[in-house]
Amino acid sequence: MPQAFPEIQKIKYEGPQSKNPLAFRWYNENETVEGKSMKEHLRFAVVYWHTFRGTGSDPFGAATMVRPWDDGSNSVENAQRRARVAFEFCEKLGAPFYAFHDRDVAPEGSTLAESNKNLDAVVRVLKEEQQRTGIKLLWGTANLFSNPRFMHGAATTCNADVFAFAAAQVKKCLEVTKELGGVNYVFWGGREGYQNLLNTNMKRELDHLARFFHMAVAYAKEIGFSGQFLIEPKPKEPTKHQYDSDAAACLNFLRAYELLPYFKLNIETNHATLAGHTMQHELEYAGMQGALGSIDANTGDLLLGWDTDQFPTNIYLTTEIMWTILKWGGLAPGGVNFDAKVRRESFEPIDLFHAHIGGMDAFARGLKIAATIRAEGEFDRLLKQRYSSFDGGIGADIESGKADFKKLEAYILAKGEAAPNQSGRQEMLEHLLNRYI
Ligand code: XLS
Ligand code: NI
Ligand code: NI
Repeated sequence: MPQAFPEIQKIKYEGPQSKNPLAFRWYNENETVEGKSMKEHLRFAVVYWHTFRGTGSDPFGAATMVRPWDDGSNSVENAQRRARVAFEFCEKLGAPFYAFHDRDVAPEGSTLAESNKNLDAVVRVLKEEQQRTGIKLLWGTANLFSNPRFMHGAATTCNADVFAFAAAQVKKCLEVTKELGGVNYVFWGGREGYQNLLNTNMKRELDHLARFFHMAVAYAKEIGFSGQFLIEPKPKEPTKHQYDSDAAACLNFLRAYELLPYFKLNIETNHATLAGHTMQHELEYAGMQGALGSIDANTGDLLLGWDTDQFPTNIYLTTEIMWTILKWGGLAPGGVNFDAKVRRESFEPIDLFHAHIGGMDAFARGLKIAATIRAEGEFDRLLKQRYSSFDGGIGADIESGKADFKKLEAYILAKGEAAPNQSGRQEMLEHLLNRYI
């Protein structure tokens, strides 16, 4: 097969002085940061759906991205050719991982059996290409939202047959993910939510969702799939209210239904902001509960209220993300997965390279800045100082459980008034952060 990107050589690290847009200025995969290579820290992944199935179409206009390697048909041959292009791309980019939905890689047939057969035919090529290049599968997932059958949801549908179809689809996708050595498996509840409570039995739907996840856990165990299960929170779009709305909602659901030991979270920047949080908030919340699994790296547009899935280039954002990830011990077996798409106007194949190189460099730079911040320890020292009243005396009694309301009342009655407060120093800290960026 002729190359899809004949004019592109393997993207190289050329250092911060380079003016070559098709080179890395910061991402130097073998460079060591905090005792690990950048490649091990960042575990970059390319997504199949946006990068190889994205067409640039929107509700107002047709596809702008007509790829020369794509014959426009829904055939298995076309899907197999596209798979080889995907690996040529990842290989030239130097991305160690990729991620896919079952329906991105292979065409859906008119029956489940036919769809499974199509999937097997493409998985053969994916496996061959993985072996040829050493590129690995970060995660697989089943698309349980595009087909009209899922209009009311998949695991939270009101139609038991649709629930069964979704189960069969995830069963197959787990088998395929295992076959390809996938190190995680993601559940994003695209239509697991509701538009209107008048037609929704929320309790029943959530019971069903939990039942579905328990079945997935049991089947993974049965076939010996040992990848990490991840739930990807998102508050809305396509449904008005999605059940997995943010990290806290997911963790509460998992805990309530005794699923917490089997799942971590895949946190996506644009979903965090749609939920009214920052990415750093979501990462911190997941991290402190031991549930930080992986990230979908992208960014939204503050002027637009939907999931625009843009490539991240903001160094503040990537610094905050990497700072929090380092704090909670890293991502592996998760990774930095570019769930991001080039804009409709960026329709040339080479834009896919520009987008990923920019995102990878932004993360590499964020990683280095975060490591410097941590090495200097100034924020840690100031944070520790802020809570130092809990390090001894009455504060230590509160933390260790030695104090109760009566003891605290007696303590304050004797003192008359609480000790004076100290400044929060927000502006000083924001300014301090700028010293590293
Ligand atoms: C959509 C989600 C989706 C998941 C995988 O908003 O981000 O792409 O990552 O199903
Ligand atoms: Ni995502
Ligand atoms: Ni998304």
